[in-house]
Amino acid sequence: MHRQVSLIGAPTDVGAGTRGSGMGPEALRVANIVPLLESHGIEVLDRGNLAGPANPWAPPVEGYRHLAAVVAWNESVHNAIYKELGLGRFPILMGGDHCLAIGSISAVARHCRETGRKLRVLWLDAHADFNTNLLTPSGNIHGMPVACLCGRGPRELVEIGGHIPALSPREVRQIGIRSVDPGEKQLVHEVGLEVFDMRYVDEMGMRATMDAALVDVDSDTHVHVSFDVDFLDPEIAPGVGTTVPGGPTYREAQLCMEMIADTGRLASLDVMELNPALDVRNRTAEVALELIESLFGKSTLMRKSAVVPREGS
Ligand SMILES: [Mn+2]
Repeated sequence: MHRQVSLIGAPTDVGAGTRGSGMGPEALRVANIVPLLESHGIEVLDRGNLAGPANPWAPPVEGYRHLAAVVAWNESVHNAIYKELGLGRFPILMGGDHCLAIGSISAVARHCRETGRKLRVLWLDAHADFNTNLLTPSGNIHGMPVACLCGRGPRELVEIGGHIPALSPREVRQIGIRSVDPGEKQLVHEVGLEVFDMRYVDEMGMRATMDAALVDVDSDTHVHVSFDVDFLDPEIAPGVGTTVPGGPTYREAQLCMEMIADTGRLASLDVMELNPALDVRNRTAEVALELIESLFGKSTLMRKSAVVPREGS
């Protein structure tokens, strides 16, 4: 596990259908992200916030809302994340809405390509985020980042990072999914995206789900977590714009994060869609931080060692 973390704030809600996630980075700082990570022996550099265009709050054009602004923000995120990876540091992108994962994950994929590492993206979300401009009911690009990363989207977004597609669907595992638009569902099946939806989690349990999602992660794998806070059940995480009931409970989410930590391969992270305007006394930011601590090896269980030997790890 990397012990040198760089925090990068991307204070924008340009891809979302509800305003407010642009305040996410500051809510994480207020909830003490820096001292909490430091308390686990991690060296933290807060690089501050990226700058970018204001949210134009305009209707869709050809099925996209705010495409030019989304491109500008994602280019900026891509460059910042790519730079941190090149320095050998562990970047945490503090969103911001989930459209910014196009910039961060294209940077991670580029870094892995250049360093010959395998990539496993764990997409923790209530939504598949696999819409296109033809399928989208809203035009909000935060519903499209996985499709864009897999080469389906507007050229300006698909080519960020210089390799089309940035990512193969085979490198992605989606966990916690419970809200997918009809056309989107068909496309997800078509490209063969591996989805552990909430029915799978209900039937198999979080442990078997994570065992399956982490299979074949080895010492040569870069694990990236893209954590949309709406992954969590709204009971524990009300501070997001697109809550969907029936998500993982606090304990299930903790186990998910702990099992990712156990691989020792987590090397980059997005924390997205946290919306302080909808939160209750910053509670969602605090829950998100408790989960981030688990990702960095804080076990909520009584264990002699944070590392539990697992098959294949
Ligand atoms: Mn999302």
